[in-house]
Amino acid sequence: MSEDRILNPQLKNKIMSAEEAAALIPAGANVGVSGFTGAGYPKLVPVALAKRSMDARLQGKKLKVSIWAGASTAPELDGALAMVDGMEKRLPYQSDPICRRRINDGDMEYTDIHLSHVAQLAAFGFLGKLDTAIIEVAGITEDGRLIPSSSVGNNKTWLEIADKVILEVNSWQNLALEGMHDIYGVALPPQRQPIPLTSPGDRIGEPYLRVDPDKVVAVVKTHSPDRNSAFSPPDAASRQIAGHILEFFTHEVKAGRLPPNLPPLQSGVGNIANAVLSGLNEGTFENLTSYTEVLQDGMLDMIKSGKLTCASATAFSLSPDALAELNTDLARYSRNIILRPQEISNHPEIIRRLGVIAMNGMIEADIYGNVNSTHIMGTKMMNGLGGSGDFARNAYLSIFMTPSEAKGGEISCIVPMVSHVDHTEHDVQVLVTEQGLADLRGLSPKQRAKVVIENCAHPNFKPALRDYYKRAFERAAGKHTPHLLDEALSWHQRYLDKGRM
Ligand code: 0RQ
Repeated sequence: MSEDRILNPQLKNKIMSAEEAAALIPAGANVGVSGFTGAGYPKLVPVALAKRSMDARLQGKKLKVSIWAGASTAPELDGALAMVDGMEKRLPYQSDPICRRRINDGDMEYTDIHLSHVAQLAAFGFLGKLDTAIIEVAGITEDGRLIPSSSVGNNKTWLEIADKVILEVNSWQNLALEGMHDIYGVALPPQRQPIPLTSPGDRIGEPYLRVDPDKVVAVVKTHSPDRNSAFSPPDAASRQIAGHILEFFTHEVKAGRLPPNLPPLQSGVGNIANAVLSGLNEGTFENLTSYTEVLQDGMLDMIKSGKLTCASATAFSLSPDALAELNTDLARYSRNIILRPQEISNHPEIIRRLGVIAMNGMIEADIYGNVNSTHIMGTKMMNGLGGSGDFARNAYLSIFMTPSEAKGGEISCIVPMVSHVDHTEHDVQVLVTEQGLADLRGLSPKQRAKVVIENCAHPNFKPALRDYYKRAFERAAGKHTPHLLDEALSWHQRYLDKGRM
């Protein structure tokens, strides 16, 4: 494709400024945007919309919209709209600090949804009617097909169900993205058929998104980089967690419960996830693959070193340095990377078929193995559950990891009862902290409690956890999952009252 990125004459006629495009979005609209963890989100129209919202506010009026995305975006989208109080509702995942504050202050609605569920919920109309889609693309071919950008997310669905479409054509995005995507859609029930994907590298769709050109109301040219934050180098706790997981994998391979090249890997976002990936990169496992939702720095390093032969995801989630590196050699990496709609990257059918190893971060776990991934002290939203539930419930091996303590040792991340449940004891197979690893598969609640306390809790909190369990076993009415209901959440209340659990 030549440097002119808008080759279709009909769509070329619709080029306008971001301000003109933003003016086409009515107050109160549901707006579906591209974007997934700081990749491939529209960069100019949302800022123009935020300015409109600000102007309306100055005139004593309100202009708010609801934003449906793939997952989180970046300051130019979530940050800008949250800053001017321009968002009525947000779904299905966010991680912006201003957005988070508005959610927790009760100023805006937030619906936290399994990422694989969003397309179906939207297509059936459960989320309301989608007025406008704002989709970043890398280019438009002569016959009007769209070259997807650095994330796919829910773009296919937004383009299909929105009444109006605004395209941002971002010339900063690398043209070598063309051909990297595999866009495949599933029919709605009861017409749904099996998805013919049996290995992470399979291509089952086409590399382009399609749109009805008559629905496109604006095409906006941009030249702006994706923005993700840098990862800090792995700290001691992350390295220890990674070490426990690698040792466990080695043990499982020896026991014949994992193949020597491991099943496809899913890895959540964050520093611990990256530390595990760097551990794998330095370790002895070869010919690895990934079936995951975001492709982060650690996976890029593994592709470079030849350890990872194929990575399937829905988006890049790279630090600025890794992104720069990817862009200088994208054509080479594109042989090993496939970006898919999030409905497919996170699809339970495929995750179960491939026998994925899921590794996700958590806020806290309880002694019976329930996991809280989203709520600080039970009430404050952190980010959202994202794809962690899609993977955890359906994986062959579902691992959750966290340092054993938070806030300088004032909080134990292993508690008697989690203050919010995202992943139940039935979906959590392995818990890991820097203290050690608890393999919970096949254990009863009482057996789990002992392993979780002994292997994962910090020594500072172990005696209190042992004491809680002992007294719960003695006093609880039921001895299957013993709890002291008047005490189970007292650790959280103590932290809220006194600053220490
Ligand atoms: O607080 O921000 O004030 O410093 O929580 O903690 O240790 O930086 O953890 O970046 O690894 O994120 C679960 C949030 C972990 C993430 C979570 C405080 C801590 C800090 C963050 P500060 P860390 P990480 C694929 C899969 C859900 C989505 C998911 C997440 C802040 O992994 O969002 O898995 N997961 N998606 O101090 C109170 C505790 C705490 C605590 C930590 N027990 N109590 N506060 N903190 N533990 C990706 C996608 O879906 C896109």
